[in-house]
Amino acid sequence: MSKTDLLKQQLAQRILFLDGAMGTMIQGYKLDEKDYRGERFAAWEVDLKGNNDLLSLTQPDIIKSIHRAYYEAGSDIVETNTFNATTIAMADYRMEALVYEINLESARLARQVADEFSEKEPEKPRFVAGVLGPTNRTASMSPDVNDPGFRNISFDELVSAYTEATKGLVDGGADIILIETVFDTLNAKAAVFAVEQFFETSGCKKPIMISGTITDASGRTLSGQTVAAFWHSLRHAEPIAFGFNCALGAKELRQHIDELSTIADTYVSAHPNAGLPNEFGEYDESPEAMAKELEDWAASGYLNIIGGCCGTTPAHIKAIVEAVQKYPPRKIPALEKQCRLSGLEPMSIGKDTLFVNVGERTNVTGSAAFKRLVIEGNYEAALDVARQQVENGAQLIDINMDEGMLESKDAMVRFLMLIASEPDIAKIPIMLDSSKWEILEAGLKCIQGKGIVNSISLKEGEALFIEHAKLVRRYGAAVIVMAFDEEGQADTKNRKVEICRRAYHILVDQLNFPPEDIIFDPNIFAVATGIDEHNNYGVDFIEATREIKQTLPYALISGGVSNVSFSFRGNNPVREAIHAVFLYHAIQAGMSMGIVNAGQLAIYEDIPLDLRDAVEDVILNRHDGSGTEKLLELAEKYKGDGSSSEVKQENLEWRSWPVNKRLEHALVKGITDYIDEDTEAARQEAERPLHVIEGALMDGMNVVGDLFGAGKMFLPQVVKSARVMKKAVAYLMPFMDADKAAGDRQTNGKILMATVKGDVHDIGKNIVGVVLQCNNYDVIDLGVMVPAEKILQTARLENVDIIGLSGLITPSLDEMVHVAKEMQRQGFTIPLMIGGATTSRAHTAVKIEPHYQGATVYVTDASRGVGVASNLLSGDLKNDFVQGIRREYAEVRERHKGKEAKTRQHSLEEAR
Ligand code: B12
Repeated sequence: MSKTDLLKQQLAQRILFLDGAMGTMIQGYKLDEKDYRGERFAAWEVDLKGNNDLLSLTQPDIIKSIHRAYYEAGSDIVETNTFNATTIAMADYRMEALVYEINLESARLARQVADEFSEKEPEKPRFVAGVLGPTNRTASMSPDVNDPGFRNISFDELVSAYTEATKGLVDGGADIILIETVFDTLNAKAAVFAVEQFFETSGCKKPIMISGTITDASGRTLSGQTVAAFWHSLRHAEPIAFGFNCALGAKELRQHIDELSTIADTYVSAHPNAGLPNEFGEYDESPEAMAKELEDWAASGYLNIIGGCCGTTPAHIKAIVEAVQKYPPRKIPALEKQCRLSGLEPMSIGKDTLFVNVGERTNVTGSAAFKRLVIEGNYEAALDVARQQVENGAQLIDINMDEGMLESKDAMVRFLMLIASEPDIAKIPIMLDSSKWEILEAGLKCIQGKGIVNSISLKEGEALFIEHAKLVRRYGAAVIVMAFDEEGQADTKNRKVEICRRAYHILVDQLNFPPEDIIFDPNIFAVATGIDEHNNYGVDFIEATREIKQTLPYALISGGVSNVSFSFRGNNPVREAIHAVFLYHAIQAGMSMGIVNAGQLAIYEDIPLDLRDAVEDVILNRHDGSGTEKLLELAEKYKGDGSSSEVKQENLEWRSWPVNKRLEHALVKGITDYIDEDTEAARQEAERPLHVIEGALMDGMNVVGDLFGAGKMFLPQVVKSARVMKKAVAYLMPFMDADKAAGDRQTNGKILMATVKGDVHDIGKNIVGVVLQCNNYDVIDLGVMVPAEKILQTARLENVDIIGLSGLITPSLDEMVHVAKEMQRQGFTIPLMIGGATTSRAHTAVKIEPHYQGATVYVTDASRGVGVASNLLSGDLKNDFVQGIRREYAEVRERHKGKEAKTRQHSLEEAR
């Protein structure tokens, strides 16, 4: 059996143990300058004390005895003494030329000891992990505060340094390559690139392990990525194990390993420090304390590989092995295949994801304003364009610098480096757009997240297509494949489908490219051009999309939407109508994403009927192509910027509608101009100000939600609706405050409110917070996307009486279950209130309450929140109230069980 198969077999059977710290152990030998130098480097020109990796050459027996101590303590895998053995880090000692040798010798030393032990105990085979450290430079951050675009290391330099180190490690006999203590994901991507390239050229493939480090309480890497974003960015390496090490102690790391264990479809590893360093830089956590914590991780099912980092010793490893070895290893979860992208934050496109908007304004070929800014070198303002796209709801940004007057490659690199320093922009993934491969490749070397390459194609034949596709994968990106082959760009449905199918099979069958990372662009061409051959272009795209989605599993579809309306340049109302109608039909056929102007999209439902009909005739090529004529005629009426007399009249007409309808209209259209006036009118009619929110405004938001869900409204428009809603609520705030004085005095209590991790919806939570405050509760609002750990830490610190969780998207339901489990594990007893549009009494009863012994209550709306809170905190009523809820939820669970049994019976019968 090969070493790799043996490792896989062991991982499937049990939790494996890494070693502990090397540095701490070396310190114990109290070596001085002379010891470091040995005879060979006695005359070296710079000080060498502290160059621990050099000890593999000058004090090999010490290094071997440290490895031996760890294997004796129970480690299955030891790490080579090569944390700094790259040309980049060794430059400090002017030892760049020795890098290969240090890696080679370090791997050999570990190999010898591993083999000794494997021979002695064949039933416990020992492995060597060849370590590639992070280096002391960062490829995605500037060391110069005055120039955020500056870097002191490039991707290519990192690749060459890591290649040399890898060669030494493999030649010396490492079984695994471990890329560790990653604080800048771009450095790690360069390491993966180097290692894979080395495997390909040498024909010698080893499993890769990757381990990142989270340096502070924000739960992000130094370069700003969340746990999930970090995983998405490096998943292409297909690591045998993925995890975290160093930095925080085990207690602080727990939540991140917990998260990783649910999202990573590979083995999970961890090697935390022995606590946080104290004021003397020493690590205090005892072997027993650390083992106790890690035992709990193993019992919770988080672990496949566990060891220690700074401050840990063989005594720690021994204690950990004793505590953990009785637990079964974590099972790798089966996850839905999704295109998993990332910027600083993760972004996935799966089968239930709504249409994804790709911001198009940072494209010099499509935006004259952006082009001017880049040509002038005004990157500050160019960054504002990107920022606006994100603010307006773009979920990805397309960046294109293809312009004759520009050094396009330099412009692309400069812009990407600058974006990396702007968290508001860098949070979303990037789509690199160019017709030149060298520009795409330069871009790939700048992004730490997982982006999309737009595009590659079969235009210049299969060989080049394959070469580019392989590189895209090695750089860790998804890819747009344009329906373009040696014969040209596909225009008919059949050609589009045929080219996409051919490309798909090459990618999936020959290259093992993940199908969910393939996005086809079947070419959106202009309709209504007056040329008969163009009449069917809309249908061709839509039908090709339908067939590709049905026949090429997991592939996604994208396109540049504004092309379709090219014939109507200068007539924005008609162009926007064409985009909305086209998207409405294309999305139904399966279009997953599109490059759009995120700030400028019409709402399908809102397009005047005559125009919508005429546009639909053109897009769907109805009535034998006569639609173009009709649309051209009609276009005159809507010409200009939307201010034709008809449009104006319509604009004003809604002002005469009843106030509820006016509010709904303002929400759907995102109009803030009259919102104070209309909210005031609604308030006058309502009994209490809160009723305006829970009546007309909620109804309006539900209309927005329905249109959004049906593909008739897009995220940028919903962002606008949210702004209107927030303005209306802000208007009502002082009235609600005043209302409080008139209302009854309630029991005071402290309530913590948070929208759970992964969810950005906060309108409802904010309203609940305001209403509670108006009823004399102290509210601590932690905002949105709040991890469980932060909620619970704050709850404990602030000694709150109730925790209120809000969530509006499906994944939040699981996150709420997680918070409940954590509350139970950490010994909380305070009540938990659950709210937000996707939550329900059934979910709370079936999925949340069983995990938490404290009172757990689902609350439908803000006004009921007050009653529930007061019951939960009342000395007299609490017991009855909680017992009532418990009985009610138990019944819900019973009914749910009954239903489930019935469904199972049905499917069993069907199966028979
Ligand atoms: C506005 C909105 C947005 C805004 C949010 C802006 C903001 N700052 O909040 C933006 C545009 C950013 C947005 C983004 C997205 N959204 Co959205 N959004 C909506 C929309 C239209 C309205 C939500 C709203 O504010 N309602 C009004 C408030 C007042 O209602 P509420 O939150 O339910 O709160 C009330 C009660 O529930 C209760 N309550 C709420 N919380 C709590 C907590 C406690 C403790 C208590 C006691 C009570 C309580 O009190 C409130 C007042 O009575 C809904 C549709 C809908 N009908 O809900 C979709 C909706 C929630 N969004 C949806 C989706 C899919 C998304 C996106 C994933 C889209 C995308 N492709 O990216 C992203 C999510 C990104 C993320 N990671 O979270 C889906 C969710 C589907 C699902 N089941 O997963 C919905 C349902 C739309 C749809 N029909 O598909 N969205």
